[in-house]
Amino acid sequence: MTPAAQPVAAGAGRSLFDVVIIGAGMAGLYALHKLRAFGFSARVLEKGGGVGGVWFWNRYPGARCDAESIEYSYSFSKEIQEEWVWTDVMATQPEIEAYLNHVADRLDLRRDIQLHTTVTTMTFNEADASWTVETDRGERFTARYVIAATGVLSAAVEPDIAGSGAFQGVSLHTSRFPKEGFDFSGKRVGVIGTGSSGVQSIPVVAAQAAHLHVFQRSAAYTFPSPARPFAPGELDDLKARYDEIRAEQRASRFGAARLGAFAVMHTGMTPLKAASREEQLRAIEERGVGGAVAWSDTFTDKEANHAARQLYGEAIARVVKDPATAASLAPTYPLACKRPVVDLGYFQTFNRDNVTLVDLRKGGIERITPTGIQTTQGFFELDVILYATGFDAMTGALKRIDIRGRGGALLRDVWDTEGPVSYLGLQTAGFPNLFTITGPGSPSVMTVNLVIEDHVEWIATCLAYLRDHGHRAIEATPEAQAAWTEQTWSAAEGTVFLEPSCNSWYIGANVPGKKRVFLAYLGGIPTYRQQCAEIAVAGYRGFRLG
Ligand code: NA7
Repeated sequence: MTPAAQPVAAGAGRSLFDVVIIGAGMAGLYALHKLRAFGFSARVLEKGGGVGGVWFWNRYPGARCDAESIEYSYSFSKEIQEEWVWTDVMATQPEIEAYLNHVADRLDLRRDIQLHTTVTTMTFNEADASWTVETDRGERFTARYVIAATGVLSAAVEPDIAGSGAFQGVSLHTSRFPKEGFDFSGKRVGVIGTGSSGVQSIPVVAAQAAHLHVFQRSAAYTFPSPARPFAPGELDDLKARYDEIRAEQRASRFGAARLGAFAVMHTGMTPLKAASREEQLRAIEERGVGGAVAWSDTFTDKEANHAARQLYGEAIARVVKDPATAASLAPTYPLACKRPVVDLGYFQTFNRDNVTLVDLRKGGIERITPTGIQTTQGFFELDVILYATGFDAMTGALKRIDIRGRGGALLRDVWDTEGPVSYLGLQTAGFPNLFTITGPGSPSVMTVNLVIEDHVEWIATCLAYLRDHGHRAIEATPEAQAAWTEQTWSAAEGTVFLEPSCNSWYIGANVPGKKRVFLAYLGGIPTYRQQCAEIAVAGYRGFRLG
């Protein structure tokens, strides 16, 4: 590895780097490593008190990845791949955080990472094609390029519930759970939200709390996680096939060689519409909720999707003893329009005497009072409220920074008025020299993490090209951006994601005022990678270099 180039001193309180990277999560760590290897000076600015990104912040009880650990990990270093020992098929938050810390140490990354630093403003200087980056610590950095490695599900949505500040008990958020943990023993707890974070934490909290009330606005499609400790020798056998597994990942549409948590949804070869009632019932008898959806047509045919939804509700009713609770736990929107969730004993938790489901479809939350939650169906006295209320996905983290590009345009305003426009999900016109890793319009959340490596490698190669060809700036052209955005958005039209009854973070429906468009590229990783490669080979077609 080439030693990192040193930053150029630029006067008191101001540092000059080739690149400022925002975020020390999976993307930011690899970006720093790669840029160093290419001889660029880089500084990582990280809000958190440690590396890991979402895996630093989301330390709520039960937090675990929904992709398999051997796949949800870096592929760029065979040494790290070989030496790291995953203990579980589906890694837990502590294990992934430990892994990312190991990577930071192993690659000596920490000396270029500044923790406890929130980027507040970024201003593009047109005169010399550089960015001035300012932080909440009053520092100013100047860099030719900025790489936003800010994560796709990192900007938590503050629940818009009246009185939430008035609660005199303990308020916790899954996305900034205390590092020292929290003991729910003997407490009356309310969890608001039943997405992935709520569903994962609820069984763990229920096992501790005196009583748990689950405040559910939308029921989740959730499936049993295949999490389990690796059997002796199992991980070694997998590692022996790592080249093959990575090649399969790269060739797959979703970046996954093994379906991991979602295998339960993909085992069906026969169409649900052609199955007899007996066959349908046998499927849920044998495979629970998985049997409701694992048919060949549930993701492609609206009627089959609807039938799967009903069957899913029947499968829940076989687990949850109280019929009213079982009915409330059944989703009323199409399967797969929201990201499916994986759980460990979620439905069984509702058979516990100390757990009550509050179905907000029967009467919503009116306000939070100093002592609990007032709904239109009654008052619930609580000691602790755990918010599991989600994220402003894909664009939220960048919209919270004042990013001023060419002519002083604010990125936030551009995305608010035009929607989350981008070229390849890597750049937005009017914001030269700013790259977004897994930005809106890229495969991002539709894939396992290898697309992060693709983006980092593409950007690093691009910056080396610019340097070698005497360029100082690169900017997506409005025409290329318009064509890409049209291609990305139209691909989602007619899909389940944009059904009127589907209100997911995939389309920004959980954030008031956010434009209702599908935020990711749906064409699959191989097609995306090929397009990115061709554009680079063609001298960065669709970008203006200068
Ligand atoms: P999600 O999946 O966005 O879930 C958030 C949950 O919070 C969801 O059930 C929401 O209901 C609920 N919510 C949000 N605001 C409220 C209010 N005001 N009142 C009641 N309920 C509310 O976020 P997660 O953190 O669970 O998971 C995000 C992703 O991270 C996940 O998909 C994985 O890929 C990793 P709604 O559905 O909007 O009706």
